[in-house]
Amino acid sequence: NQAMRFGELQPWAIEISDSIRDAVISSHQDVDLDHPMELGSCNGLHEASPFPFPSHLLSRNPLFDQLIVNLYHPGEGICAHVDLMRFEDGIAIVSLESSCVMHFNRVDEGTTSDKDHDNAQSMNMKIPVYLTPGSLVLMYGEARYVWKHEINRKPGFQKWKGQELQQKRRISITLRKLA
Ligand code: AKG
Repeated sequence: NQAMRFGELQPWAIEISDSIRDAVISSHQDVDLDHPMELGSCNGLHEASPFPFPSHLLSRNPLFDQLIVNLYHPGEGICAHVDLMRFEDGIAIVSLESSCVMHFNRVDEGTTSDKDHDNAQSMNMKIPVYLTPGSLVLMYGEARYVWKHEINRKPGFQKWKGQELQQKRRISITLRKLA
């Protein structure tokens, strides 16, 4: 249920990559860069929101040279993980077909004492992010390196605003750049 590609991407994937670049450039115009929305800032609920992707990542060429397509049947998801260090910062995930909730929780490195970390530790907090079909996750910086992401589609774990989501087949396309 997984296909990978390394190196030059196929034309359809280059089109997606170009659309991601365009979407990011236009979100830079919409977002107040002095006050970007931060993970954990919105009553614990996170819908897709414009995020300023750092411009030095946008200028790399190619933007992505590795992709994974994952196909999940209802009930299937992916365990909590941080993507391998062989990939650069700046990872994109396009979500298709079924809505789902991706959870983020902070890696316990035992040293940081910032507010998010204290909160996440004391409440064993998992931050839910709602992904509708067509949504784009951009992970960079702390979200890429010190937060794990997971999708648990076992019964009872896919709740959004108190309602269990109806699951269908889900496909995701993850785009990364080899370090
Ligand atoms: C991965 O392939 O490493 C992912 O995290 C995929 C996540 C997803 O399916 O949305």
